[in-house]
Amino acid sequence: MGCSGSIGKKKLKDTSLTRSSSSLVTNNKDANEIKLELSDRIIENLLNKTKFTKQEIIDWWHGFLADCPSGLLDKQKFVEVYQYRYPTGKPKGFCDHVFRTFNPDKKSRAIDFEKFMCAINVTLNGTPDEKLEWAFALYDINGDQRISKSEMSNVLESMFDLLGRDKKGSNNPRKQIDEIFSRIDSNHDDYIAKEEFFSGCKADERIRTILAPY
Ligand SMILES: [Ca+2]
Ligand SMILES: [Ca+2]
Repeated sequence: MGCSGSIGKKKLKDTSLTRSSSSLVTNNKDANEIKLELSDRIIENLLNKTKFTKQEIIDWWHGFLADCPSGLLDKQKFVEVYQYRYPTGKPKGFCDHVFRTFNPDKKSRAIDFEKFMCAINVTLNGTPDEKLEWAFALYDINGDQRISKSEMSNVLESMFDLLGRDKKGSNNPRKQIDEIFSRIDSNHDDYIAKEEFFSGCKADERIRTILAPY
């Protein structure tokens, strides 16, 4: 799987530190001779915006460049990374959803290192509330600040596909969704509002594990 491995391994090992590098400048030898540099400004921004240490940022940068020599992570590469982590799963659908949360303005088709680090900061270093906030955005596909049954079904099924989980019988995601809605849709309007999502996940560990496993 060659170049797609570094980010995957990094995630698996959870930023085990490699030796520090004296040079932060990489010359890409492609036709455009793109010079990619981890500038002090980017490091400073990430130190302010994330909980990563300078050394962790540098290590992630090397992993990121190994996977994405252009300096941009597009959806296809993202799917490859997930496929590497879940070799028997079908990651495409889930990656579409995660990539959407990584790229909220939807203006670009690929994300740069700074955006990538801010996104994984939530899943690796976020507080429980920050992780729930991210999970809510994952399910709220159309961004109207509430989760419909079809949105939850769409994301949950893609998660089952990723994990290669059986979808039959009592594992059927639609059955689980009916149960989840009956428990956390407090005002019975068939939508999960953000407050309902937060209080439901906090009150019920099993539901939190299904909806926000990160
Ligand atoms: Ca919605
Ligand atoms: Ca509701």
